[in-house]
Amino acid sequence: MGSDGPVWESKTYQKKLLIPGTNKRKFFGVLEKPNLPPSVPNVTYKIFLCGKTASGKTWTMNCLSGQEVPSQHVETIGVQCSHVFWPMKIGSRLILFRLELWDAGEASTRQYSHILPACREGVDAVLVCCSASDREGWLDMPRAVAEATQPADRAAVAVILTRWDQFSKREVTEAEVEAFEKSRGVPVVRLGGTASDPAQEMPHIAPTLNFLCRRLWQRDQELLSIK
Ligand SMILES: Nc1nc2c(ncn2[C@@H]2O[C@H](COP(=O)(O)OP(=O)(O)OP(=O)(O)O)[C@@H](O)[C@H]2O)c(=O)[nH]1
Ligand SMILES: [Mg+2]
Repeated sequence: MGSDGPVWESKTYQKKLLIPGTNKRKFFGVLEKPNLPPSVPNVTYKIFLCGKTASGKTWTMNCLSGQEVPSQHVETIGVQCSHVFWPMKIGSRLILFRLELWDAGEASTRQYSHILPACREGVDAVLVCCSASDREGWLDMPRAVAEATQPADRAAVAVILTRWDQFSKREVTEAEVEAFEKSRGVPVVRLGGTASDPAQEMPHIAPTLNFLCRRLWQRDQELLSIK
Protein backbone atom coordinates (compact mmCIF):
# COMPACT_ATOMS: atom_id res chain seq x y z
CA MET A 1 0.00 0.00 0.00
CA GLY A 2 1.37 3.43 -0.90
CA SER A 3 1.23 6.34 1.51
CA ASP A 4 0.13 9.00 -0.92
CA GLY A 5 -0.14 12.52 0.38
CA PRO A 6 1.27 15.80 1.55
CA VAL A 7 4.46 15.90 3.54
CA TRP A 8 4.79 19.62 4.28
CA GLU A 9 3.47 19.21 7.85
CA SER A 10 6.58 17.25 8.77
CA LYS A 11 9.30 19.28 10.56
CA THR A 12 11.90 17.77 8.22
CA TYR A 13 10.33 19.36 5.17
CA GLN A 14 9.34 22.59 6.89
CA LYS A 15 13.04 23.09 7.62
CA LYS A 16 13.72 22.88 3.90
CA LEU A 17 10.92 25.24 2.91
CA LEU A 18 10.99 27.89 5.66
CA ILE A 19 13.58 30.47 6.73
CA PRO A 20 15.17 29.09 9.93
CA GLY A 21 13.48 30.35 13.12
CA THR A 22 10.53 31.85 11.22
CA ASN A 23 7.38 30.74 9.49
CA LYS A 24 8.28 32.66 6.35
CA ARG A 25 8.83 30.79 3.14
CA LYS A 26 12.33 30.55 1.76
CA PHE A 27 12.78 31.93 -1.73
CA PHE A 28 14.88 29.96 -4.13
CA GLY A 29 16.82 31.61 -6.96
CA VAL A 30 16.71 30.28 -10.49
CA LEU A 31 19.63 27.92 -9.80
CA GLU A 32 18.58 26.96 -6.26
CA LYS A 33 16.27 24.35 -4.82
CA PRO A 34 15.45 22.87 -1.42
CA ASN A 35 18.14 20.67 -0.01
CA LEU A 36 16.68 17.19 -0.44
CA PRO A 37 18.61 13.95 -1.05
CA PRO A 38 19.76 13.61 -4.68
CA SER A 39 17.66 10.45 -4.96
CA VAL A 40 14.47 12.56 -4.75
CA PRO A 41 13.25 13.22 -8.31
CA ASN A 42 12.50 16.82 -9.31
CA VAL A 43 9.68 17.49 -11.75
CA THR A 44 8.99 20.89 -13.29
CA TYR A 45 5.57 21.95 -14.53
CA LYS A 46 4.56 25.09 -16.37
CA ILE A 47 1.31 26.62 -15.17
CA PHE A 48 -0.39 29.48 -16.99
CA LEU A 49 -2.78 31.79 -15.16
CA CYS A 50 -5.35 33.44 -17.39
CA GLY A 51 -8.57 35.39 -16.94
CA LYS A 52 -10.03 38.87 -17.17
CA THR A 53 -8.26 41.90 -15.79
CA ALA A 54 -8.60 42.11 -11.98
CA SER A 55 -9.75 38.48 -11.84
CA GLY A 56 -6.95 37.74 -9.38
CA LYS A 57 -4.16 36.18 -11.47
CA THR A 58 -1.35 38.09 -9.77
CA TRP A 59 -3.05 37.62 -6.42
CA THR A 60 -3.18 33.85 -6.98
CA MET A 61 0.42 33.63 -8.18
CA ASN A 62 1.70 35.54 -5.17
CA CYS A 63 -0.41 33.51 -2.81
CA LEU A 64 0.89 30.21 -4.22
CA SER A 65 4.49 31.32 -4.17
CA GLY A 66 4.36 32.84 -0.68
CA GLN A 67 4.82 36.46 -1.78
CA GLU A 68 2.89 39.46 -0.51
CA VAL A 69 -0.48 39.69 -2.25
CA PRO A 70 -1.46 42.98 -3.92
CA SER A 71 -3.94 44.94 -1.80
CA GLN A 72 -5.28 46.77 -4.82
CA HIS A 73 -5.36 46.16 -8.50
CA VAL A 74 -2.22 47.15 -10.37
CA GLU A 75 -2.34 45.89 -13.92
CA THR A 76 0.46 43.45 -14.72
CA ILE A 77 2.66 44.68 -17.55
CA GLY A 78 3.68 41.83 -19.84
CA VAL A 79 4.40 38.49 -18.18
CA GLN A 80 5.63 37.78 -14.64
CA CYS A 81 6.93 34.40 -13.59
CA SER A 82 7.44 32.87 -10.16
CA HIS A 83 8.22 29.40 -9.05
CA VAL A 84 7.40 27.35 -6.02
CA PHE A 85 8.87 24.09 -4.75
CA TRP A 86 6.52 21.64 -3.13
CA PRO A 87 7.39 18.13 -1.90
CA MET A 88 4.69 15.48 -2.06
CA LYS A 89 4.50 11.75 -1.63
CA ILE A 90 3.01 9.96 -4.59
CA GLY A 91 2.52 6.32 -3.76
CA SER A 92 5.39 5.76 -1.35
CA ARG A 93 7.80 7.92 -3.35
CA LEU A 94 8.82 11.44 -2.39
CA ILE A 95 8.80 13.86 -5.33
CA LEU A 96 9.88 17.49 -5.40
CA PHE A 97 7.50 19.48 -7.59
CA ARG A 98 8.70 22.73 -9.07
CA LEU A 99 5.72 24.74 -10.24
CA GLU A 100 6.56 27.48 -12.68
CA LEU A 101 3.77 30.06 -12.62
CA TRP A 102 3.20 32.35 -15.62
CA ASP A 103 1.01 35.39 -15.03
CA ALA A 104 0.23 37.62 -18.02
CA GLY A 105 -1.58 40.92 -17.60
CA GLU A 106 -4.83 40.88 -19.54
CA ALA A 107 -4.28 44.23 -21.23
CA SER A 108 -0.79 43.26 -22.42
CA THR A 109 -2.10 39.94 -23.72
CA ARG A 110 -4.64 41.80 -25.84
CA GLN A 111 -2.15 44.37 -27.00
CA TYR A 112 0.73 42.08 -27.99
CA SER A 113 -0.01 38.96 -29.98
CA HIS A 114 3.21 37.15 -29.03
CA ILE A 115 2.35 36.89 -25.32
CA LEU A 116 -0.37 34.25 -25.43
CA PRO A 117 1.56 31.77 -27.64
CA ALA A 118 4.60 32.13 -25.35
CA CYS A 119 2.49 31.42 -22.27
CA ARG A 120 0.79 28.46 -23.90
CA GLU A 121 3.92 26.82 -25.28
CA GLY A 122 4.61 23.58 -23.42
CA VAL A 123 2.03 24.35 -20.77
CA ASP A 124 1.11 21.60 -18.30
CA ALA A 125 -1.79 23.29 -16.56
CA VAL A 126 -4.01 26.29 -17.17
CA LEU A 127 -5.67 28.03 -14.26
CA VAL A 128 -8.59 30.16 -15.36
CA CYS A 129 -9.11 32.87 -12.75
CA CYS A 130 -12.48 34.45 -12.04
CA SER A 131 -13.57 36.68 -9.20
CA ALA A 132 -16.46 35.32 -7.13
CA SER A 133 -17.82 38.87 -7.10
CA ASP A 134 -18.01 39.01 -10.90
CA ARG A 135 -21.29 37.44 -11.95
CA GLU A 136 -20.76 38.16 -15.62
CA GLY A 137 -17.31 36.58 -15.54
CA TRP A 138 -18.72 33.48 -13.89
CA LEU A 139 -21.50 33.12 -16.46
CA ASP A 140 -18.86 33.40 -19.17
CA MET A 141 -16.74 30.65 -17.58
CA PRO A 142 -17.66 27.81 -20.00
CA ARG A 143 -16.44 29.95 -22.91
CA ALA A 144 -13.38 31.16 -21.00
CA VAL A 145 -12.37 27.58 -20.14
CA ALA A 146 -12.85 26.43 -23.73
CA GLU A 147 -10.82 29.37 -25.02
CA ALA A 148 -8.04 28.95 -22.49
CA THR A 149 -7.15 25.48 -23.62
CA GLN A 150 -6.53 23.77 -26.90
CA PRO A 151 -6.94 20.02 -27.29
CA ALA A 152 -3.33 19.76 -28.52
CA ASP A 153 -2.07 21.26 -25.22
CA ARG A 154 -3.45 18.35 -23.22
CA ALA A 155 -3.07 20.63 -20.27
CA ALA A 156 -4.79 20.05 -16.94
CA VAL A 157 -7.43 22.73 -16.38
CA ALA A 158 -8.89 24.20 -13.23
CA VAL A 159 -10.88 27.31 -12.39
CA ILE A 160 -9.59 29.50 -9.57
CA LEU A 161 -12.46 31.36 -7.99
CA THR A 162 -10.82 34.29 -6.21
CA ARG A 163 -12.32 36.60 -3.59
CA TRP A 164 -14.19 33.61 -2.14
CA ASP A 165 -13.31 35.16 1.24
CA GLN A 166 -15.40 38.28 0.51
CA PHE A 167 -18.62 36.56 1.49
CA SER A 168 -20.90 39.60 1.30
CA LYS A 169 -19.76 40.38 -2.26
CA ARG A 170 -20.14 36.86 -3.60
CA GLU A 171 -22.14 36.67 -6.81
CA VAL A 172 -21.71 32.92 -7.21
CA THR A 173 -23.33 30.29 -5.02
CA GLU A 174 -21.80 27.08 -3.76
CA ALA A 175 -24.53 25.14 -5.61
CA GLU A 176 -23.57 26.82 -8.89
CA VAL A 177 -19.92 25.94 -8.36
CA GLU A 178 -20.78 22.31 -7.66
CA ALA A 179 -23.05 22.15 -10.72
CA PHE A 180 -20.28 23.61 -12.91
CA GLU A 181 -17.75 21.07 -11.64
CA LYS A 182 -20.16 18.22 -12.31
CA SER A 183 -21.34 19.27 -15.72
CA ARG A 184 -17.97 20.43 -17.11
CA GLY A 185 -15.65 18.04 -15.29
CA VAL A 186 -13.42 20.98 -14.39
CA PRO A 187 -12.45 21.42 -10.73
CA VAL A 188 -13.00 24.81 -9.11
CA VAL A 189 -10.58 25.95 -6.41
CA ARG A 190 -12.18 28.43 -4.03
CA LEU A 191 -9.44 30.83 -3.10
CA GLY A 192 -9.32 33.98 -1.10
CA GLY A 193 -8.18 35.67 2.00
CA THR A 194 -4.80 35.47 3.54
CA ALA A 195 -4.02 33.79 6.84
CA SER A 196 -4.81 36.26 9.65
CA ASP A 197 -1.65 35.06 11.39
CA PRO A 198 1.40 35.23 9.04
CA ALA A 199 2.66 32.05 10.72
CA GLN A 200 -0.27 30.27 9.11
CA GLU A 201 0.61 31.31 5.54
CA MET A 202 1.83 27.87 4.53
CA PRO A 203 -0.99 25.86 6.15
CA HIS A 204 -3.42 28.28 4.49
CA ILE A 205 -2.21 27.64 0.93
CA ALA A 206 -0.96 24.04 1.33
CA PRO A 207 -4.29 22.40 0.30
CA THR A 208 -4.21 24.29 -3.02
CA LEU A 209 -0.58 23.32 -3.70
CA ASN A 210 -1.35 19.70 -2.79
CA PHE A 211 -4.32 19.75 -5.13
CA LEU A 212 -2.29 21.18 -8.03
CA CYS A 213 0.56 18.69 -7.66
CA ARG A 214 -1.83 15.75 -7.48
CA ARG A 215 -3.75 16.99 -10.50
CA LEU A 216 -0.52 17.40 -12.53
CA TRP A 217 0.68 13.95 -11.57
CA GLN A 218 -2.69 12.43 -12.45
CA ARG A 219 -2.53 14.15 -15.86
CA ASP A 220 0.90 12.64 -16.49
CA GLN A 221 -0.48 9.20 -15.77
CA GLU A 222 -3.42 9.81 -18.12
CA LEU A 223 -1.05 10.94 -20.88
CA LEU A 224 1.20 7.91 -20.37
CA SER A 225 -1.75 5.55 -20.57
CA ILE A 226 -2.90 6.91 -23.95
CA LYS A 227 0.53 6.91 -25.57
N1 LIG B 1 -9.43 39.58 -0.65
C1 LIG B 1 -9.12 39.16 -1.86
N2 LIG B 1 -8.79 40.06 -2.79
C2 LIG B 1 -8.49 39.61 -4.02
C3 LIG B 1 -8.49 38.24 -4.34
N3 LIG B 1 -8.13 38.12 -5.64
C4 LIG B 1 -7.93 39.36 -6.10
N4 LIG B 1 -8.15 40.27 -5.11
C5 LIG B 1 -8.08 41.73 -5.25
O1 LIG B 1 -8.26 42.07 -6.61
C6 LIG B 1 -7.17 42.86 -7.06
C7 LIG B 1 -6.90 42.56 -8.49
O2 LIG B 1 -6.31 41.30 -8.61
P1 LIG B 1 -5.00 41.07 -9.50
O3 LIG B 1 -4.48 39.74 -9.10
O4 LIG B 1 -4.08 42.20 -9.42
O5 LIG B 1 -5.68 41.01 -10.96
P2 LIG B 1 -5.06 40.42 -12.30
O6 LIG B 1 -5.96 39.31 -12.75
O7 LIG B 1 -3.64 40.08 -12.11
O8 LIG B 1 -5.24 41.64 -13.31
P3 LIG B 1 -4.34 42.11 -14.56
O9 LIG B 1 -2.91 42.10 -14.16
O10 LIG B 1 -4.83 43.48 -14.89
O11 LIG B 1 -4.65 41.18 -15.72
C8 LIG B 1 -6.04 42.51 -6.09
O12 LIG B 1 -5.11 43.50 -5.95
C9 LIG B 1 -6.76 42.28 -4.79
O13 LIG B 1 -6.97 43.51 -4.16
C10 LIG B 1 -8.87 37.30 -3.33
O14 LIG B 1 -8.94 36.10 -3.53
N5 LIG B 1 -9.18 37.81 -2.10
MG1 LIG C 1 -1.96 40.98 -12.73
